[in-house]
Amino acid sequence: MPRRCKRFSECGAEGVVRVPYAGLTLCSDHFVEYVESRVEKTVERYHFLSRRGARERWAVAMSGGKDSQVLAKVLAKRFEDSLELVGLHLDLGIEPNEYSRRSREVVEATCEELGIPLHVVDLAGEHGFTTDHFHRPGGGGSGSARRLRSGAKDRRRGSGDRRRRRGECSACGLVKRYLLNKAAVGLGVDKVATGHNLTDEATTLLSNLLLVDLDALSRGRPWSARKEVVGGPPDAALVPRVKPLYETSEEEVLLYAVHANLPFVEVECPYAAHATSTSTKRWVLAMEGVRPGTMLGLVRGYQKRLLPLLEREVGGGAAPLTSCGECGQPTSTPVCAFCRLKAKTLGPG
Ligand code: Q46
Ligand code: ZN
Repeated sequence: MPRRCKRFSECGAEGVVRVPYAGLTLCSDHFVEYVESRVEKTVERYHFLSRRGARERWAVAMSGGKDSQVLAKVLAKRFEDSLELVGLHLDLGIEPNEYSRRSREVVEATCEELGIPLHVVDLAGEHGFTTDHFHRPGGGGSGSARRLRSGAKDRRRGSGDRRRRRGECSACGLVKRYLLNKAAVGLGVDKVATGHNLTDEATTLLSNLLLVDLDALSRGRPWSARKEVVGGPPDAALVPRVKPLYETSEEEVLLYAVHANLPFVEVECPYAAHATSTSTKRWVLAMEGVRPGTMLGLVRGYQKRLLPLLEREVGGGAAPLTSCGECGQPTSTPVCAFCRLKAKTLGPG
């Protein structure tokens, strides 16, 4: 006999989704409602909205993937009164599988459907290179981001293929963080919302715990505060970030997209297979399968017990921000990592 939806006592529709950690079986409509409520509660729990109750302007970082599509939809639907939204899309110029073209189309259609304006940053048009450059031999990926961030030479020898590819995604990540912040400053938004989900966050947390990376562990809030450049131009600042899907798993995000008929780019970035951390993710998912609620318990326990301790003991050592000598954006070095990566990518002349 099929299970019945138990979201509310009056609903006796056929249950189509199991939420094991909550002991719930839900019909399609109530599953959609359940995920939306989770996101609302996350926004409330971590105080993403100012307590003064003023309407805020948020940019939603929209890649076209399921996470950011769901994020934009839920924010537009559930926070109409408290948020003014603008979609922010980075066109990274990834040509294989027509990935960037398809991503941009999905985002454009979704913003139109949701009635929110869209701002697109075209990496090739604005800076003269694309993410594809990092994946070409000698294209500036391979460890560049790490070296550029630290300003140190990479002393590792014999970098293997896997390490090289990790460096390429790392360079792309650096570019994305830079472009998002710069665009957010230009748009004058209060915050940038990103689609990091619970599965991503639990995986990152576990990786950092396994490495006992105290520095990374001391910076694990699902939000960041605004940081100004001391004595710099008023538009040089790090815009606060929030992660409203922090307590919504990747599986829930995917099922929400399906049950809410939300389009998303189903092909992965052609370079995503090169991304690491998949073994830790498999481990996290296996634990969740054996003991539902593991991921949520992990991130909540960390936020409540471990992070405050680490913030006191380890945090606070970040170098003060100045503005980049080339582009004026915030940095802790004379020329920011993005400008150095760009110079290396484009080469002399
Ligand atoms: S877009 Fe860029 Fe990702 Fe593609 S190249 Fe890697 S970092 S996988 S999220
Ligand atoms: Zn710069």
